Amino acid sequence: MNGNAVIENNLRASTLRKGSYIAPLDEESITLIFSPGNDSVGTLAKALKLFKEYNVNLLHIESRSSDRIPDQYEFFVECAPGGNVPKVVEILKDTMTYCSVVSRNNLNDSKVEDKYVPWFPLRIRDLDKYANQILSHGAELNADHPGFTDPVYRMRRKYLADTALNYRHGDPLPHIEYTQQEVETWGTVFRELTKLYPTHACSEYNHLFPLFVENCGYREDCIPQFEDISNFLKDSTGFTLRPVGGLLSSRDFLAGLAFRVFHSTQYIRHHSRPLYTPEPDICHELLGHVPLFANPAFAQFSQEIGLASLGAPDDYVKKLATCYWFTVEFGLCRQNGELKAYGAGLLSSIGELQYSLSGKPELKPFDPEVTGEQDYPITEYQPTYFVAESFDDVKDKLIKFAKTIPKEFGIRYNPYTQSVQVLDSK
Ligand code: HBI
Ligand code: FE
Repeated sequence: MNGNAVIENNLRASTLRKGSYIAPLDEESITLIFSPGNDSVGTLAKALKLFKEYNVNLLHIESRSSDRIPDQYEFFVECAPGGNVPKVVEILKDTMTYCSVVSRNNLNDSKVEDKYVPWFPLRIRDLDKYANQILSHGAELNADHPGFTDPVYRMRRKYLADTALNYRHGDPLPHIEYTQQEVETWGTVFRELTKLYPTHACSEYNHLFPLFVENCGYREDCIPQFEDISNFLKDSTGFTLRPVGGLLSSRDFLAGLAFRVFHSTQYIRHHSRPLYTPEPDICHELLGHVPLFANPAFAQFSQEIGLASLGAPDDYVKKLATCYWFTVEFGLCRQNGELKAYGAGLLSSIGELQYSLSGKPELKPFDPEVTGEQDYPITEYQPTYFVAESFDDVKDKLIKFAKTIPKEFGIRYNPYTQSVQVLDSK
């Protein structure tokens, strides 16, 4: 048995990132899970003494039955930052049957354990922990962004990004009053794209789109609100929307999918170029992504990518992000002998939607082993697309691929509690 996988975050060390929106490392709590593994009395008292001795304050203590050892219990303890946590961990590892560390901090140099697993959220509420850890704030625009020199646009972007940064699980979804100019931009995109869907989108999309018109206020002269969409998705597949203040790391973004949460931007592209955006915006999210999350098979394969990513090594997160790119973002499928689009990057781009089905780009069958290795440009049309048989086929292939990811533990999602159980063996 290996109960000693140290779960901590190597993402921070390896892929960190510019910007001032990241909480300093030493302000983050660390969670320990340990078990005496037998019925000895007073284990918690002994552990508490240890925490006191090494000046570690505790934020939360829970005792619960152990998943790893039948009929035994374990303690789940959240430590405040500060104090000598690595030392406490070292001692617990020597004296307990197992002790795992779950943390966003990198304890790498503490010599606690050489085998470590990146931090990942265990409960849907844990998504709050990286709400502020965005790669770039939604108001940071590049010099070639159409809104770069527009102070009103930049203020709007800042307002919407900050609204998202302050969002916490359970809060009502922000209701945004869009300006007339914003609604006009949306209207242009909506009008042009809806002309193409009947011939270019997959049948599942075309089946669902009218339901969003009916239930969520999808129409040309109004930008739909997150609350209406999220409620409808929740009733369909359990997916919900969560506002996001900027670009998340692949690891954090995919982790949301494990909980059937889609991180979504709320701002809109600049009005000067309604058919162009260099980044995800509300047109991309609501027209490209949202409708298919109401399809059960699509929802399930999206979640499978998310679950596979939890605690996976960096190189596998990259492969999964690439699979996500060539399915959820740029996927094509064949239906009754015809090529159709189901990827959001296509369903939200008039130009690329037509180009992708034009016969010009290279087409390959979707296969996670191959797809996960494909290089791709992010600022121009894709030279290669991957064609899926069906959403169920994508799901089955992803589940099979997920089994090849080196992990010391298994993951089981509990939909009743919206949490993942970490199983000791796969
Ligand atoms: N972050 N906010 C946000 N929105 C995305 O669509 C997004 C992201 N981070 C990474 C990402 N998409 C993907 O390209 C994959 O890396 C998962
Ligand atoms: Fe997207």
